[in-house]
Amino acid sequence: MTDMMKRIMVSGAAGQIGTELLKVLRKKRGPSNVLAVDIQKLADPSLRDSGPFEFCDVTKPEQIEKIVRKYRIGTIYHMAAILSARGEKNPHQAWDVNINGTYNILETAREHKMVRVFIPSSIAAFGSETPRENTPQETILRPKTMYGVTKVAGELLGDYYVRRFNLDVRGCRFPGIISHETLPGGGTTDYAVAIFYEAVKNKRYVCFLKEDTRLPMMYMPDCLKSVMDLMEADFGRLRHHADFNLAAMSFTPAELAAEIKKHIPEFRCEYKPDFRQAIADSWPMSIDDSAAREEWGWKPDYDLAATTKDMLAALSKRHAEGKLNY
Ligand code: AKB
Repeated sequence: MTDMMKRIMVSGAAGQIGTELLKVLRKKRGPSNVLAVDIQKLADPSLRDSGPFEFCDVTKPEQIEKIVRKYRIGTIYHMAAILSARGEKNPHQAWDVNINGTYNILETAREHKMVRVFIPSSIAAFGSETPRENTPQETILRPKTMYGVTKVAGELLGDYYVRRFNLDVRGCRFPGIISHETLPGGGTTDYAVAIFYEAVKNKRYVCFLKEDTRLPMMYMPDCLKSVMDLMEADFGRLRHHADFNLAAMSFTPAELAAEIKKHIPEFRCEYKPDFRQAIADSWPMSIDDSAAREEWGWKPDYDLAATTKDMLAALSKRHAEGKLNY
């Protein structure tokens, strides 16, 4: 079996990014060549029926090993993670899943001489000492959340495996991801998804961040494009590996609410900040992604206006069909 014939595995395949990445990869590489793994079942029946699935807890190396052997996996997209807000509620679990899970994936990939591994990082890798505007690629990494701590460690570990073991590990620092297929689970940027569902359903939203909290965000089609483009980039052109800064747009809850109001004039947004405000305040407001642009041609397609129009069209259609489960 050549490297190209080996199968792809997506961990965290039931999650917000995992679900949509699975769809793209199955379309591109053939459904039977892309294995979905998660600790929970895939919610989308079409995905469940279209290709292989295995239950797998990434904190258990023996489970990963068994599956990798059974399916002859050559590339892993390791999307399983505990996000920032949930991680603050249970930092021990965040450490276990994000650190031990990532280590187990890398070790299995090394032992099986895999072709490539994708491990996402996040803007959570930065902290309050980091310059918050146009945050540089090389900068201070002193995160204030357990999620951020695990993301910095994941970046360093990924780069270490490239240098020490010649394993091709790639990853980028995702901003908040906005999408309408699968809900995000336990992040600080989740408000930027919830606001759309509530606007369509109830024309009202109570935001858990202050109205002027500016954060970097990205629409799912750009997120998927970034993963595919980075994974297909020529290794020889990459000076960075597991820690690419990535940007698409930055906005505040008030700016997002104003954009939604252009489509739904009755929409009202209130602000009741909770513990997630301190997390958001420790993150950048905008990101310098010139390394990604130079090394693999990164360029986003969606701004706030285009994202809002697309999100509202998709969710309004589902609502009209009585299928907006939220
Ligand atoms: C979160 O809010 O925790 C995530 C992230 C920015 O990584 N969406």
